[in-house]
Amino acid sequence: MTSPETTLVNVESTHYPPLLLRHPGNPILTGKDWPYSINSVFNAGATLLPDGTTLLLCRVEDRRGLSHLCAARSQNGVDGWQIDREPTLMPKPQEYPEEIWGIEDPRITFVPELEQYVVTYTSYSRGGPGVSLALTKDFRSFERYGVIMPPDDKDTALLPRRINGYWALIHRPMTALGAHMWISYSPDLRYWGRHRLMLEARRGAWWDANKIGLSPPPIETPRGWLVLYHGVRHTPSGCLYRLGLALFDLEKPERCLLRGDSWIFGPEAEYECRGDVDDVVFPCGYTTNPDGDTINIYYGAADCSIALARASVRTLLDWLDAHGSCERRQRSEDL
Ligand code: BMA
Repeated sequence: MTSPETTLVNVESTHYPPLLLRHPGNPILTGKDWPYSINSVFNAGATLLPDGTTLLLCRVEDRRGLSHLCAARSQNGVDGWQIDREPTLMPKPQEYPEEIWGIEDPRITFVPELEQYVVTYTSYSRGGPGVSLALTKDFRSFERYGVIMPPDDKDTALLPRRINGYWALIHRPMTALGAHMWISYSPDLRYWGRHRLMLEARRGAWWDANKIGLSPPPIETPRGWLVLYHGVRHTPSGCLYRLGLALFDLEKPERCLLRGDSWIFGPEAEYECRGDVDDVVFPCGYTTNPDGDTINIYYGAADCSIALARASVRTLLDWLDAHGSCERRQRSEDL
């Protein structure tokens, strides 16, 4: 007979604490909500506008398979979405040939020094995915800087302030070393250098083996940049996208302070497990509530819809303290 203690141990060892709580109204946006004909909507950047409106810049895939970006606005960040009647940012391959197969997966950073939002997104070129950047004040008109990181590179966000005088961009180039997270610096958002390896994909059987990438832009906390990243596990039935957590030094963001071993969120709900691409949770943005602690994480589910999960920054940091370890991740000899 199983004793109650054994049962408890089993339960504890097979369950992990729900750090990200799914909204009961999920998915909060699907293709059916769109005012024009599309295939699907997923992977949205997020920000709060000055009047408190939540703005999502959604990746919309049309019925050719090419993506563009479209803005949706809501007073409460959950429902009542006002969706632009037409695409907000379309690929412009005549001027920007790197956008020939569409633009995808935007991340939004409000930069107080520029009094503008910086949007970084994937431009899908003949050479593969690259990174493009655009500035906007209102998500109606955009100043495009074009491609800033050549293919194959994606999963990018800008930090909201300069680090020692330089802008800092997190990205995920594919190199002979694998698909790891890197950080690069620039004096002007156009020319990038001082590339540093920031976080490596693990190897072997790990959930985040071989391929990782930044998910939403980093969350600035007094203890460091809190980073949600995705790990991609290749299985015989396809890829599994899950989320992990790490903390980086505020003034030297390539320095990893803590990294959790297990994933903290993965596809479980039906809308995350079944879609155009099964078993994908893919956040590109978050907003912070007035309490300064609750974050609303917007994520693409199975490349078919947008869903919302809430978390507490304090609880995420507590979890990292309990489950994270400090590793020397910088392997300069590999550069
Ligand atoms: C990644 C990106 C995401 C997508 C995911 C699952 O490589 O392209 O846009 O959601 O794959 O298909």
